[in-house]
Amino acid sequence: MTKIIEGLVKGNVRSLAKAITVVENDRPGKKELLKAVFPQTGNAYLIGITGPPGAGKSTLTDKLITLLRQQGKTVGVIAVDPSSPFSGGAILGDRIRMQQHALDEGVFIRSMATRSHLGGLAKATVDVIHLLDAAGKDVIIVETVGVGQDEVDIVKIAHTTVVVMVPGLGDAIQIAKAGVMEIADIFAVNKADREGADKLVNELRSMLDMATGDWKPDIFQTVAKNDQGIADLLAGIYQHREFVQNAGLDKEKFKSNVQRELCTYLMDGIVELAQACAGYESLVQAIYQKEMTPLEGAEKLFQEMGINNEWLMVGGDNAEKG
Ligand SMILES: Nc1nc2c(ncn2[C@@H]2O[C@H](COP(=O)(O)OP(=O)(O)O)[C@@H](O)[C@H]2O)c(=O)[nH]1
Ligand SMILES: [Mg+2]
Repeated sequence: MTKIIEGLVKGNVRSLAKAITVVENDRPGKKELLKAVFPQTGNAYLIGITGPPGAGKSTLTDKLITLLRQQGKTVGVIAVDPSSPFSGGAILGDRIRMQQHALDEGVFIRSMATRSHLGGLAKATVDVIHLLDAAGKDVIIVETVGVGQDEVDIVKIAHTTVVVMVPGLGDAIQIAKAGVMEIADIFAVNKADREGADKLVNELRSMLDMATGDWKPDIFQTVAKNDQGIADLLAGIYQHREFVQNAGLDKEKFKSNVQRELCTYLMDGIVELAQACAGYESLVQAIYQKEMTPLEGAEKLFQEMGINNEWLMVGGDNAEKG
């Protein structure tokens, strides 16, 4: 493990790959590894790229990598895919889309299936971000699909979130409903070679006019496939980065990120403890039979675990006590 850690902080590709395998598969030494790299984290700039399947996220990422490399920046990419039986194809697609960088030592690309639970981005994804960060990657791009829980989570983590949209996939009202307006720092209207790109841009623009807040998202038209509009998009990302850094949001983000990680471990631990309680199964059954509410069930389990539930159960009668 010491060798892996030494290699990793020097940016060695093989060490990084080995380290990622360790955290992905919960192998022995994971704790030691994460502890060793943790002081080296918090330096990379994190870009989230999200949008519907097939929007061109991987193609766009591929072109961004090329530009970033031309600027001398090292890049890590995590392509997160939902753990569905159909994701094999998508992951393969990501690899193919970005394979021109496979031999570049300054680029590290990893596809991951999500195994998130309890409504959090897969812990492994966050761990891999730490590893890439510690390995000295200047920029880390995380590609996620859709606007599900993982996307919302990556937005919390990323410094800049790019939402990729394509013309003809439903109108702007749908976009608003999906919560995209809340998460986007930047819009990329990709496949601008297709009909309807201007219309989509206009609809987005009119919705953004109503948006409040210190940052007004920019909209960029791109044709990722033909390498068009990428430089402008990257310039837009840099502009947002400046905003983030000037406002000190990057440091705030790092703090809330580590806090979220702490809470994930706490939640996991408590749930595991509760499920190990002798009466857990019959308690679930009792709730199912409506003999007890889920809140009462939780209270009972907290008692059994020796956790004082008076201050814990904010949702219970105790809430009134303030
Ligand atoms: N017409 C058109 N096709 C594109 C563009 N960008 C990507 N594509 C194609 O869209 C398909 C899906 O791209 P991909 O990057 O895998 O999408 P992802 O699922 O969002 O990662 C591929 O066949 C790409 O070649 C574009 O700007 N215009
Ligand atoms: Mg993709």
